[in-house]
Amino acid sequence: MSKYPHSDIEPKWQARWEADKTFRAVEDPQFPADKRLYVLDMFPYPSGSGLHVGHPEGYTATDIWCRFKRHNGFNVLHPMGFDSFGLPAENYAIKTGTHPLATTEANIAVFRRQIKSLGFSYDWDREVSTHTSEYYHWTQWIFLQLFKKGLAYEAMMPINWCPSCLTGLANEEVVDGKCDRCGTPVERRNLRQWVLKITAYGDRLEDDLAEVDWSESIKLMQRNWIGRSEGANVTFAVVDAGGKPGSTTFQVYTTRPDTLFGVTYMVLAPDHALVDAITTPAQKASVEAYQKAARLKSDLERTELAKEKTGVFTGAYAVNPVNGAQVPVWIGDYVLANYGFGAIMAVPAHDERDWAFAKKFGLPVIEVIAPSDGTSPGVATEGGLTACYTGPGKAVNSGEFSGSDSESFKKKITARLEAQGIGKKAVNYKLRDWIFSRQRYWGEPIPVVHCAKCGIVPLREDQLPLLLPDVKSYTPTGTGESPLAAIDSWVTTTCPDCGGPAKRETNTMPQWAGSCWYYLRYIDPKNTKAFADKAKLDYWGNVDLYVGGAEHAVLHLLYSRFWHKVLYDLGLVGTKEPFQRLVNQGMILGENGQKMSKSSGTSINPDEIVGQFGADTLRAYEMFMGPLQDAKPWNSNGVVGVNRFLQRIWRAAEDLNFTTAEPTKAQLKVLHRTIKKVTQDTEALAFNTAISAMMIYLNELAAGTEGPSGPELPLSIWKPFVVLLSPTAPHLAEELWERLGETGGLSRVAWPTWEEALCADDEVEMVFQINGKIRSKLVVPAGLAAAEMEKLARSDARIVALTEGKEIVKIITVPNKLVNIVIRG
Ligand code: ANZ
Ligand code: ZN
Repeated sequence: MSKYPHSDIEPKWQARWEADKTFRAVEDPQFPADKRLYVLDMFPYPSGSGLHVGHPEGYTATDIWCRFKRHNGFNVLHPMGFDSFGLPAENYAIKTGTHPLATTEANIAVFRRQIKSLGFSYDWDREVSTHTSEYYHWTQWIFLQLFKKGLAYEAMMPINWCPSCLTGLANEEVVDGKCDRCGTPVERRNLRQWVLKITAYGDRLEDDLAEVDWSESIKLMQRNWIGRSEGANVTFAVVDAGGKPGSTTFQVYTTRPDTLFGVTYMVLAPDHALVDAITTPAQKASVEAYQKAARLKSDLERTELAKEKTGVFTGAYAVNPVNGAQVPVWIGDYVLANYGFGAIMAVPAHDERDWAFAKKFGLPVIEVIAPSDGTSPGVATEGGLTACYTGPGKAVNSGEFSGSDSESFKKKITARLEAQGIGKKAVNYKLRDWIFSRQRYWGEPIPVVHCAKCGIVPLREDQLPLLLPDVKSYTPTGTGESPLAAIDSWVTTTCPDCGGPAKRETNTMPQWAGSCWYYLRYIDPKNTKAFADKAKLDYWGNVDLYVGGAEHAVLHLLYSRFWHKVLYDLGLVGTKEPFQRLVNQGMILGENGQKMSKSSGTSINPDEIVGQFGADTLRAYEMFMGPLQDAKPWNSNGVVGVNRFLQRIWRAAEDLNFTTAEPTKAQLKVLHRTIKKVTQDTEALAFNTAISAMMIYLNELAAGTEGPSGPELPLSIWKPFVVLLSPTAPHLAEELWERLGETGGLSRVAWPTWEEALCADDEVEMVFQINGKIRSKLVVPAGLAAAEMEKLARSDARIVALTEGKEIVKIITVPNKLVNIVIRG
């Protein structure tokens, strides 16, 4: 009786799979379209800390699924690669002077070794890394297509700026309003940026969510991020020196034109273009002081609902177009400069933020919508309203509109304003165009030049890839430009159009660029003529199953959907959506139930688990922990338990004599039930219960029956089990398979099927009813036909006695459960 030698067996099979290219995916036309599967993992960022046990969670889930599908005759594309441009390597370079390329490639080597040690069935011939010029050639090429479609443009944009590091920061680098590197509060600075017009796809990004099989929670996060709302733009005039509506006007966007009669003041964003012009001399000093303070805050800080509202009066008044009321114009930082018009009409009776602001500054509150159910939470005592009501209802205090319901009121008032030329139906999005440039080194160079004569000129496609040059210092220049700006020989170039002198764009693309389209490159990773061949793209279609962490709910998943749709519009991909089905794995927590961390000593190194227990144990354990989508704490005893299960399989295979004898009914029942459960659960990605079913099989059969030379089990009962085991513990299963004398490997052996009849219990207790009341019971063989059940019921002594002389109206039978005899009288 030997211990399962995982450290011999696992490398043996990994080497065999690699040498035989067992998991190579080929575009074989023999497989019909519905037998081709593209199963994708979110590729890792190769960080310096190596693989985390969270990575193999999703990777094991997809691997089991892929292996299961191969056993079921599918042609499966299952690739892996590395998302290898990004900040940590660059920050490390700034600190140590080590070239980001060296750091990145060393990290990739570690990740690759670790991932390979887990025996995943990737087609490694398709590996990509986003930092290689073979790859970013096509990232740049896609950028050119965006540019040519007018979807990439240059603009002055406020960005996060660290006054200490003297550099622009990505949003991800700003933590609690402070620079992630030095802790200095971040400012906003207007800098020239490259921007992608993702807003042009806002509607489709929203609408097409209906076509994908994603969890509702992720869809909701995307919807909220896109933030589509409907309402009206309304023009207000500023009161002039004569006290009349003057020629200076401004617009507001409101989702509630039905509350127009309740407007008691207006608020402009602190940097609204009109502020200087309308501020009265008396208010000038306080307005300017307020503007200055507001510039130091992030959008998040400004709009937080719970936050204390601040603002100052400009001294100016505006005229409400529906009733001529003159209301004060304030500035306040809860109004964002870049949403709608950066100006609002405030209705404190029906908007929480306005309510808080009005309370603080003693501004009037006018109730104009009463809840339809007759209650009036608003109308209280002399003191005015006690709460704000944000729901729909019936208009009150609204002139001739009083009495109409909010929805029809909205339509009527919008139409009227439209007729007067001072309003218009409008749709707005929270989604902003995507600030796409970074003042950084370790990213894809943006392939355009600035020509004194021609302006911005894209490189010709045959000038790609535009290689990232070497620099001496990775430290940003401090002028808001990337370290590339310091390399004169690279920056100075000629214009692709006129041949005159030009300067290269020195900003690079953000981390997200490479991951926007990597799933397409896997389909044709070595193509030097195109990002991928159309016929191959059409062969595989979009990703059938995508598994990864929920932290990518918006950014990566929204950006890729956007790029994919652009490529779709160009006729370059054949599907509207990149990822048909998305599953988010739950977080693996530390043994203490908290997020794993190195500093608290709760992080688990996958290498150690593999070393001590083997890859199959790590795989099976991570799947056995609980439902894939749930967060779950690590448990060292659990690892030992799963390892023991695999050890017992190994021992059973050694101890049992496999015979050609006919299996018993009991053995068949266990086997067929196991096949059914493992098949159905694997199909449903319920790997934890599939593993439980295999444990039950082992408990019930591993002892075998006593034979002349020890315990024995019919081979026909054991062999299918080895196949069932193979997706979860592929190394062990391959070894067992080989030891049964099989050659040619296990990975494409047909999946066993079950017979329903063999799964059923042999005997069941049948209930006999009369008019729905239980009158008798009988133990009978399972699976009886209705006619037989009826016969048994009608010959039951008690039933015979009770139905004597009665008219039987009908007989209802429920297989394996009951017979109900309906009688009259
Ligand atoms: C008056 C009003 C009355 C509003 C009411 C709401 C309720 P969503 O739905 O998120 O699109 N708003 C408009 N522009 C803004 C800006 N730049 N910064 C901050 N708030 C702004 O939100 C639209 C609502 O947010 C608009 O409708 C406006 O307030 C405010 F009972 O107008 B509402
Ligand atoms: Zn030119």
